[in-house]
Amino acid sequence: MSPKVIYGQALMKRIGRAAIDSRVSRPLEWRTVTKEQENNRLVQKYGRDLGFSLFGAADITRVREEFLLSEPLKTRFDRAIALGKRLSDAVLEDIKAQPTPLYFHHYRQLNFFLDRGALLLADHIQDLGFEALPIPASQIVDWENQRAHVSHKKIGVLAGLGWIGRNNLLVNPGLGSRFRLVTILTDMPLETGPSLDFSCGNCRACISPCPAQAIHENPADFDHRVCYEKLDEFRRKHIVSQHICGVCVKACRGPKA
Ligand code: B12
Ligand code: SF4
Ligand code: SF4
Repeated sequence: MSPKVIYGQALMKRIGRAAIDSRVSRPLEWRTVTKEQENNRLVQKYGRDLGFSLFGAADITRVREEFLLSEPLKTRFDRAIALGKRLSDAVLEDIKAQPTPLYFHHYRQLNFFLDRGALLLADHIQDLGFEALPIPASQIVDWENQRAHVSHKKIGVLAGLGWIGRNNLLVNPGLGSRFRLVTILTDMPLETGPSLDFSCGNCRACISPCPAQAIHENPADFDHRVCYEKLDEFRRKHIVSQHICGVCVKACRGPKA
């Protein structure tokens, strides 16, 4: 089965309308595609061919000041590309109340995939004449506050890939939280957002499975401290050798499940 790709919302609307218009003899809509939309199309196609499952573009001019990057790098880029790769359902279904060796391997392979995919796509963007900086999939640069250069979840929200769920993860309407993320910063003109107007609604599927009881009714009440303690316990007990878990990833198939 080919990977599920969710295209940038606005471009899809435009393409959808153009396709419908062509059936009623109004195909000229295609000629109004802007430079930004054409760039989105090129980058999405390349990302899809690489195997990415999700694609979105975000305007970062109002958030880039908080990135943990050098000053020149912070101001060089005004767009971010959010890319997601879904996880294997079989690996996730095998998780009960703690991470498994299979999940640990899968986690590492996905990080490898995301970093390599972002590298290749950034190189492609550079070939097209623009600058592009791939952000590591999972690298902490401020250990005290556990922060990376750029928050992939935040870029994902701004790019319209999903919302922050009760489980504190990015939730996509099609994949739930069963995907991992990577970001590319660029100066390539791209059509961006808008953010999705969705929420968890009445779903509470992730609350009771969490072994740390870190997940609550209100997403803002997510308890980072007890979550981290549980992940550290898994690592100290040599269940896995990194701070991972996977239970809340498995639990979330999105609000319709
Ligand atoms: C450090 C880290 C951790 C730390 C947590 C530290 C922390 N306080 O965030 C630990 C080790 C505990 C951890 C645990 C896990 N992590 Co982690 N982690 C990271 C990492 C490397 C950096 C996160 C960071 O910089 N946080 C700093 C805070 C400020 O940002 P944030 O939490 O990302 O986002 C918050 C704000 O930006 C804000 N926000 C979001 N959108 C918006 C929009 C606007 C407009 C505004 C104003 C604010 C806002 O709300 C967000 C949620 O609180 C990221 C990779 C990355 N570069 O993003 C992965 C990442 C967040 N982790 C991920 C995952 C999956 C996990 C685990 C499930 C472990 C596992 N793999 O099994 C658990 C889940 C715990 C949970 N339920 O939240 C995924 C999330 C994928 C997804 N679908 O959301 C990421 C993105 C890695 C990846 N490449 O996919 N993680
Ligand atoms: S990573 Fe594990 S402990 Fe942390 S919130 Fe998710 S299910 Fe709970
Ligand atoms: S499992 Fe349900 S409540 Fe939890 S984050 Fe996903 S959609 Fe939201």
